[in-house]
Amino acid sequence: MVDTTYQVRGMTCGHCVSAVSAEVGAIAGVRDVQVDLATGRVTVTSEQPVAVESVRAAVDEAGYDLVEA
Ligand SMILES: [Cu+2]
Repeated sequence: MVDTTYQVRGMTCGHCVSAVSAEVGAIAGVRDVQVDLATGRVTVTSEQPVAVESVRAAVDEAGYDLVEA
C-alpha cells in the first residue's frame, strides 16, 4: 500500500469532505481516503501509486481544486 498526501483548496464542511472522499475513493486501486478539513490535506491509500492527473480530475469532479505541489 502507498500513502500519498495532497492539498485541496475550497473544502468548508463535512459535505465537502464527503464529496472529495467519494470521488477520490472511486479511483481504481484506491483503498482509503482520509480528509483533514482544517488543513485541506487529503491522504490517499492505494495499492499502486495513483497518477496525480487522476486525483486532480476526481477533486475537480467533486468541485474543488488540487493545489500544485
Ligand atoms: Cu461543504
